[in-house]
Amino acid sequence: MRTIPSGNVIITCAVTGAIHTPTMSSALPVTPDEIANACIEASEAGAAVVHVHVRDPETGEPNHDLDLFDEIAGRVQAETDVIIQPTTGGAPTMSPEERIQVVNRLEPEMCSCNMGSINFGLYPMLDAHDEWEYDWEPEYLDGTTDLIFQNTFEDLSVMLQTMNEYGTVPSLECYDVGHLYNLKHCVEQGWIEPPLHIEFVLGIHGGIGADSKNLTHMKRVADDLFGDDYSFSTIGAGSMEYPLTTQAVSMGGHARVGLEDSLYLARGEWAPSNAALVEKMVSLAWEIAGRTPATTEEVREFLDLKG
Ligand code: KMH
Ligand code: ZN
Repeated sequence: MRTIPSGNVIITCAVTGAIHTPTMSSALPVTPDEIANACIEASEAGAAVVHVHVRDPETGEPNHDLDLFDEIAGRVQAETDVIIQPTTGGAPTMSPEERIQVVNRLEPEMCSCNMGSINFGLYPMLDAHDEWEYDWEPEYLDGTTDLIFQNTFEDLSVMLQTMNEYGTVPSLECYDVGHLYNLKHCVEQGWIEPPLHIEFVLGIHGGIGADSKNLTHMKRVADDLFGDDYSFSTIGAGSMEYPLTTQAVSMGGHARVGLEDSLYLARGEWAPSNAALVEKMVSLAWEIAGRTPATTEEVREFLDLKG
């Protein structure tokens, strides 16, 4: 595993995502203004990277409107030098062709890249549907319990080569151990060159469970496959957000938090903002591992971003 020379921790804040709905939490940013402000506040709180999805400003429904991405990036860049990492995952209902467009349009220094197909399965969402009022009827609730998030090898080849063409460094989202082997295949095909920056995603239905032993296992497999040629960050979905990110930080890795991944600041306590989630991560990283937040300059140098 590659470690950042300063020993600092790269904190990414995923401010809105495509899973939660505005009726679940009033803190979830929806409009371009709200999303941009959330990014700026997260940066002020210690995040070096902000992971961005966009939503229909009227309904809150996730979309992939490139003008919205552009507008948000412009506002954020006018106030901070935080690294903007647009999603190429979008939502599982969007095609890979649609999702990659943001790279052609924004030519960002970073973006996400999802390393394999998974079946998100709708059981948690169907349960939530009884509990939460939706502002729109999600397309995926249309009579099926399967929701395939498609990322075939052909898709990966196009995605990774497009990122390479624009000098965009991917955060390689691995939802299960098999995705690490997919990544190895992509390296062998020459679609991406190490060093790699991997995001271990634990706790998404259809992927590996949010469990401490699983995080250790993901890292062990990545060590075997990529040796010193990779760094990692971790997402713990839902209530495992802080247990798993603090474990990652104590293993020399990095951390992603934010309302995309969890709506709670602590058990039974709603997060009032993305910034509050970042502040908690900053304080835990210091308490548990004596690590402080990496600056944007350090991250740009470490990940060789084009800036
Ligand atoms: N929603 C997360 C589990 C992406 O946007 O490309 C993973 C993610 C993927 O953030
Ligand atoms: Zn995302």
